[in-house]
Parts: sequence; structure tokens; C-alpha cells
Amino acid sequence: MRTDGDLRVAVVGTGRMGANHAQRLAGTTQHAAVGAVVDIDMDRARAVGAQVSRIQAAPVPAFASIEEMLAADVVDAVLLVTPGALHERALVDLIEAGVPVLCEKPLTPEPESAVRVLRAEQRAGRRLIQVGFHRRFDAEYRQLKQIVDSGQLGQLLMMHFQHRNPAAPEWFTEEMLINDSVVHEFDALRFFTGEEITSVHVRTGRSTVKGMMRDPQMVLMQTSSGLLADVEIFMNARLGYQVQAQAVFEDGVVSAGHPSGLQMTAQVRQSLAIAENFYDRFAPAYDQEVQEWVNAVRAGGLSGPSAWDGYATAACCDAGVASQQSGNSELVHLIDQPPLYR
Ligand code: ISE
Repeated sequence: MRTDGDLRVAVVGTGRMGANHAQRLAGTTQHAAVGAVVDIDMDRARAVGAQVSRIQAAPVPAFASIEEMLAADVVDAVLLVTPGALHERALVDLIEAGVPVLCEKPLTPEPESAVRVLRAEQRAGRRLIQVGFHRRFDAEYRQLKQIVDSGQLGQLLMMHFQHRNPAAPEWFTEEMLINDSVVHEFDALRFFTGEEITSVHVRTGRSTVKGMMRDPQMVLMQTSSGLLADVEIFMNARLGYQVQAQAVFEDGVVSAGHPSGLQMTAQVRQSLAIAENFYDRFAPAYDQEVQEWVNAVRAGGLSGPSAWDGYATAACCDAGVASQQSGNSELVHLIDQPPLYR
């Protein structure tokens, strides 16, 4: 049930992730409500609007465009869940209208368009964009970050990530393996180390026949202080969904993302369930991310991953895709960080 003072959020893009966020905002998030749904596909928008209206016990209007939604003046903030290629235009318009946005990753697909978004935010003179890097809100990732920052196990020396998806959709390309999937590890490594990534090297070796691309791939990254980290990205791993991070310190090793919970013994096997997909695996992290964003917007500020984080990861993706093509290690090129993001 919606109450006065709730943050009214427009969910823009009502595909699977958009519908997932709309339900979260309507049913789980405190002090927030879905104020509108927006999609060029009005049937889809109306269907999600109807689901949300039932949860909130009040009608939720559907619009075909951001312009129409802004003109109706019915929301305070936007959760942007359209494909990345449509983000630049939407973000610039929303920044110019002074509307805070939680933008699902990527900020934009390339560094050049990400810079244009940074410029728009600088013209506005305040941070309005948070990027949906939800791994930063995962409880174990946060514990691991505290261990890194506390220095209790000495210096962080190296990191290993595993990122395994059950099966890539048909339309998934090799570039997307970097831009859509490894982008999370680029952000995670920057989050854990507080450093920028300076080079990316993608290697391919033996491939599964169960897919249309070279898969799995190995991504080696180096940060500004020289720390090395690797990612095994496997799009057609056929085992469920597995995302893990392991940190190697001077005095110990810490791993995040291992299954816990009910252990079953049956048919001469002992087993522990793992998640089937990222919606389930990261549901608590998405809840936490959206709640903290709502709290921050209501309090008049933002503290989550910024447009700069979106830009810096887009630059890493650029280097990663170049490395997929060249087979060489590629440098990450960044502009100077504007004061707004320091
Ligand atoms: C997907 O788009 C996500 O964002 C998931 O978190 C990621 O693990 C998956 O590889 C992507 O395709």
C-alpha cells in the first residue's frame, strides 16, 4: 500500500528485469512505490502496470516514452532498465530534468557516450545517476570488502573470479560476454581495491561445443598498483548460475559466493543446491541496492556506484573487446576524473 511521502519511481523498460524491479519496488522496498511504467511496447507496460497496481492497490499509469512520463509530472525518480544502447539519450534527458536515476548496468555501452553522460551530470552540478552494480550490495561481497579495508589479513595480493551462466541466449555475442557479463567483475575489482584497472588481457583456449562463441574465456586484469586478478567467464556452463570471488591476502584466503543452506543426502550422493539464475542468486543484493538508493534519494544525496564507475567500466569493456580481437593485453584509457566524482 502506497503512502504519502513515498518516493514515486517510474520503471522505464518493462522486460524481465524491469518487471522484476517493479515488483520489488511495489512489494518489498520501504518508502517507495511505482509511480509509472514506461515502455515503447505499451502492451508490455500495461501488463506490468496492472501487476503492480494490484500489489499497490492503486492504478499505475503506463506511458510510451520518457517525455510523456515527465510531462505528466507523476514521479520523483526513475529506475532505468532499457537496453544499454538506449541509455545515453534517456540519461541526458533525465539529468536535464533534474530527476535522480538508478540505471541498470551498463551506464552506456561505450566510453565515448559515457563521457557525454558525465558531462551532462557535471553541467547539472550534482550527482543524479547511480549505476546498478548490484554485486556491491551482496552481503558476502561487503564482508570481503571490509576484510580488505581492515588489513586484518595483511595486504590483498591477488583476486580470482568465477562467473558461470547456465546458457547464453541465442542473441548473445562474444562482445556481450565482456560488456554484459565481465563488466560486473571490472566493477567488483575496482570496488575491492579502490583502484582503477589499467590493462585487460582476454585469452581463449579450449571451447565448449554447446554455444556459438569461444567459451569459456579467461580475462586477466591489472590495477594501478600492479595487483593481478583473473575471471573465468563461462556463458554456457550448464550447471546453474555461479558467481564467486576469491581474495588472496598475505595472511589468508577469503572466498565469497559459495553455496550454503540445506545439504541433501540421497541416492548415494550428498548435495548442496545452487541458484538457477541471477534473479534468484542476487535477489537480496537487488533488494538492498534499491532500498539504499531510495533512502539516499529521499535524503537528498547518492552514495552508490556513480556515473564515473559506469564510465570506468565501459573503458575496461572497450579494452576487453579489443583484446578479444587482438589476442594482446590492451591498456585501459581513462580521462582525468572530474572533481564531482572524487
Ligand atoms: C546479466 O545481464 C547480469 O547482469 C548478470 O548479473 C550476469 O551475471 C550475467 O552474466 C549477465 O548476462
